[in-house]
Amino acid sequence: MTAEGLAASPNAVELIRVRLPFVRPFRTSFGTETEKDAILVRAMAGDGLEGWGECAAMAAPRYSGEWTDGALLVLRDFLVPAALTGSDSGVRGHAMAKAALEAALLDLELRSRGVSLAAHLGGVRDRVECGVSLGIEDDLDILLEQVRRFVDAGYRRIKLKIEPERDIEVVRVVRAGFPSISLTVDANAAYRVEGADHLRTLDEFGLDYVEQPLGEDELLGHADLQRGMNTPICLDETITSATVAADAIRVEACRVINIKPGRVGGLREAVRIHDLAEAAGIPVWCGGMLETGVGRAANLALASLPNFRLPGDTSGSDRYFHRDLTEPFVVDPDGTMAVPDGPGIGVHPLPEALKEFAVQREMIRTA
Ligand code: OSB
Ligand code: MG
Repeated sequence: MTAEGLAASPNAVELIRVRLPFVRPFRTSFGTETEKDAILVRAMAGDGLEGWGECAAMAAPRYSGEWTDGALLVLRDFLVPAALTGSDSGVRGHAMAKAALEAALLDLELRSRGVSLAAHLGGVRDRVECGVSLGIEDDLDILLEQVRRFVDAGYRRIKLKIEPERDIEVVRVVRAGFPSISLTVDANAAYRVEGADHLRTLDEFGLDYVEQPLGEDELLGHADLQRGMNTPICLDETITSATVAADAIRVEACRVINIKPGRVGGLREAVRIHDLAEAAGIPVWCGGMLETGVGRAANLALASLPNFRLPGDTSGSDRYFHRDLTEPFVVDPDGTMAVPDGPGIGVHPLPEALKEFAVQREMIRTA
């Protein structure tokens, strides 16, 4: 997206790198995270109005090919200069960097018009159902304690991260302790097609879905696996665009889709995927990238669209941080969270929090 055609055009963009420690290390099949290392995009108009976006890229390119340092450079040297001059950047890839800039420009625009992001995107509800994604734990008692904590807090779906060797027994133990909760697993692409027989044993645990068992580019591999499995497959990493989503649905590679605005290059593309999945009868839910309140606010607005029919990884601030960048997001005892209804994303980073967590700031102005 360019600045052209916007009521509020930015004359400067600040890139702010923040580091926020997590309350608990988050381990997946691709690595362990101990802090959120993110870039905030702050789009500024002459009249003091500003718009905010958060880049979903993580510190290392392990979830996808993007990472924070790379995203910072592609924003600084290509995407932001193009946006400031209203030209097409011509950049291929870098979905998360593009999504962050798009979000900031859209937030600026919507704030100037006094329209909430949820209303702009076509949201139909003022609260969304929340799930939680729990990292891999060596000690199963600790994992059970975590599940207990979030079930008691009202969360409507528990997702367990799995990897080869830490899968069936983990699910067996959690399912035995919590026979009736809504339970899912996420492999983050850790399995090979040859592991299909092993993955099929997950069918006995009544999971809502198994998320991204195979590699990002394994569209047909997932279709083969889904044919032999009762548990629905939910795709995350594979769904990089509306085109891929349409192909995945066509070849029946999944029955559920996780939508993350960063992974698909922005909110517009996310809405396109929402719409085509809805037309095909495929439910979607809003994924997360352990975002601060800035990214979370935009995710909540997206999750208010009608086909977001399953609880998202839209957890409360306290699940991630001792202190968030924004006013904390809170999950009510009924497992739902309010969708911000103020102009734009409806929240902004608190100045004291920015002071505490910002580690690098770079201003880019129109020439
Ligand atoms: O695969 O959904 C994922 C976090 C970082 C990267 C990838 C994923 C996740 C999560 C947690 O599962 C989502 C969240 O709570 O924000
Ligand atoms: Mg996932």
